[in-house]
Amino acid sequence: MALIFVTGNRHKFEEVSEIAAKHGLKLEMRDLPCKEIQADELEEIARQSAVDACSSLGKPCFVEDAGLFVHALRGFPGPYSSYVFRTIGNDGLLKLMASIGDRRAEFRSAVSYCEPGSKPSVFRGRVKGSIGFEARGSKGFGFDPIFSPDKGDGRTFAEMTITEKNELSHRAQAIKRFLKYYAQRKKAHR
Ligand code: ITT
Repeated sequence: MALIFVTGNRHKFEEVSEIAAKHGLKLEMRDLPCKEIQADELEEIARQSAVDACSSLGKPCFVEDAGLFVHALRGFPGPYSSYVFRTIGNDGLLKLMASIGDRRAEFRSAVSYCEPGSKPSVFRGRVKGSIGFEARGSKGFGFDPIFSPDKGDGRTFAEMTITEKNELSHRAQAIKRFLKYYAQRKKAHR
């Protein structure tokens, strides 16, 4: 039986499905019209979204919430990444940072899993990297064209395949932690 991943973002779904498939788990994508709460912590947003999605579906499911945290901008856009991407986008963020020498940034991810009648669990991941001076690459989504992970070879996430991004990304780390927990939980309930 497939496990439900509640997201409206098909790129995320593809990234996560690739990892889940390696763990022998099939996912089903569900985009729910639930309103995402606005909060200063990704974990809090993910936890609340998982509870809301689970109660509206009446089934176990998980959500993932991510954001880009720029060091010189004191963590901006962080939990506001979706809004900032939709409004000023990569060009706007690059302009905002034009005179900033410190390009350090990180992506953070929070995965939250919830079962009816249980409290949600949260799993985190993060990847350190830097913001370029121009957008590069056409793969991926969101801020991928302006972010190069420190542990990579200088390419941006948008210049990598899904498999390559999954070796380094915030989301892959959080998902792997969740999948380990999920497999143990399934085993215990067998
Ligand atoms: P959901 O339906 O799953 O919530 P979303 O696209 O709204 O999908 P998030 O709220 O988790 O996703 O992410 C906020 C924004 O942060 C997202 O719109 C992207 O612009 C950016 N972002 C998140 N993860 C990213 C990644 O891996 N690469 C590039 N940008 C990312």
